[in-house]
Amino acid sequence: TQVPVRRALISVSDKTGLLDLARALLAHGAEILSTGGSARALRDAGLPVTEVSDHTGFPEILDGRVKTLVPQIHGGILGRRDLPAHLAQMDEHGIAPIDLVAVNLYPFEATVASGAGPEDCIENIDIGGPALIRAAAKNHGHVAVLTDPSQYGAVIDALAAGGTTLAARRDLAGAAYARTASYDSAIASWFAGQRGDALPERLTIAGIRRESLRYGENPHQQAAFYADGSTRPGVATARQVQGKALSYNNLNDTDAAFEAVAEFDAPAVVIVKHANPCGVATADSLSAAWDLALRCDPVSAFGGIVALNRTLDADAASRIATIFTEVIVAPDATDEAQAILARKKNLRLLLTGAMPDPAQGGVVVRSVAGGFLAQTRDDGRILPDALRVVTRRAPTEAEMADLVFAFRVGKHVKSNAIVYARGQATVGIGAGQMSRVDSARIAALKGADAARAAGLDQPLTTGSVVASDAFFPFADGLEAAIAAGATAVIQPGGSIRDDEVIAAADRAGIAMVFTGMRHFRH
Ligand code: 93A
Repeated sequence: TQVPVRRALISVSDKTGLLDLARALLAHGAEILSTGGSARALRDAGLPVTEVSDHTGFPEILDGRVKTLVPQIHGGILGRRDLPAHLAQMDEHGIAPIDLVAVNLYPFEATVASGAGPEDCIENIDIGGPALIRAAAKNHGHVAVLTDPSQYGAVIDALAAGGTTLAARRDLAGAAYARTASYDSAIASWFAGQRGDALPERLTIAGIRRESLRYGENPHQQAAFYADGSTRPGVATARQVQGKALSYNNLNDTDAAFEAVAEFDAPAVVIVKHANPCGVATADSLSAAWDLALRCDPVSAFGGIVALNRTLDADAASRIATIFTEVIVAPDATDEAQAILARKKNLRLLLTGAMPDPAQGGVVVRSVAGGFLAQTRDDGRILPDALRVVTRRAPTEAEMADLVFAFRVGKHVKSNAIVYARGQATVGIGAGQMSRVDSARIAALKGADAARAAGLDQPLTTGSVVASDAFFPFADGLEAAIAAGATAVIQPGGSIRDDEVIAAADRAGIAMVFTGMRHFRH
């Protein structure tokens, strides 16, 4: 099943590794056919190459739209070497067999990501390339197909060993169809986007495996991390500077932490455990924000994920390094900060280069039995001007600032979410409970625990504000918050018992605002 390569077709947009591959092919006696730009790159390096147009006797036409879409090329790829009839027909029509095809496609995804206009995007839809790739992959019994420079090394080694094996060609064929599928899916998404249709009739989820993970949420589950080609700064674009490999749970938690910290303009810190924030704060500096975020729940913060929305500095790095932390993610880190963290061998440091835009749209998916659910990203952001005061007392300026802060945090806490905040720092978070009143009670309990840990005799929730991710269906959740010492409340409103809830707030003399926007997160 080993196939030596006598003739190879190279047509690549990304010229990375091209010369190494070509030299190896030539060294093993192969003839190289190539299209315009690729042929030029080979000739410029002094390597012998035959232009496809010379090989076929047919010129590249229509601005290169038709270069390789001819029978001499596709017959040479698709003809079966094990069928005498195929060989006879190839002979009759002067078609020479092609044993290896190396193609990478016009950069459609990168062109779209660069913000190019429709004409540019359409011109970057490769037609001939996918045809070559799909033909070669179909005939993998006889032909090897390379679609990415990362595959060249193994094939160069195989040439030295006498040719590509069937097993290797089969793997390459599978990768080839995955590549053309994700390419077409990017094109389909672009067309849907042009129509302003985020959720088109047919939705393909495509990704390239970035890495295999040791296991999934639990050790008996397999897992892998796929990149979908999006350029949103985050876990998929991040550079890991140090530390051991990230786990499935690390990646999920890091994503949650980084998306949450992106909500804030001032220097901010988010500490996440099990996909929920256990401490969030903004302050004048990252180190001050860290101290406040940690105070909220120092017990849960142990072994957590820390996200920052600024370049990590030495001061913040040395403070964070005092407790056991799994992952730190930030847009960047100073050399000094990196040197401090380098002493913690297991700590992973991820640098994303930039912050994501919390208002950016996009589609998020989750699988359910028999399919998947898709929705647009929760890009809702409340602004102080849009809030409606529903109580006799209006919030003070300081309360208002904390209310907006707490509601933004609540957007990133699993429902039912209750968030107490004071001075731009969370002081009690209740997450993921089946009843809202339980979340309110748990959040208050956390505030009391944190105060005890800090040696304070008053719960941290005293004089705080409270946010609820969805309306209070009854007054009980609100009453639990009042009992914990909250002086102002923010919630979407919209319950049929809003009147009862407002009356309870007025009775206690607290201020309440309605956002008209809900932030369920499950
Ligand atoms: O315009 S095409 O769709 N028509 C073709 O016949 C064709 N054949 C190869 N694009 C075509 N290609 C693509 O050209 C390859 O997929 C590759 O991306 C690119 C290489 O062109 P060059 O060698 O001129 O740089």
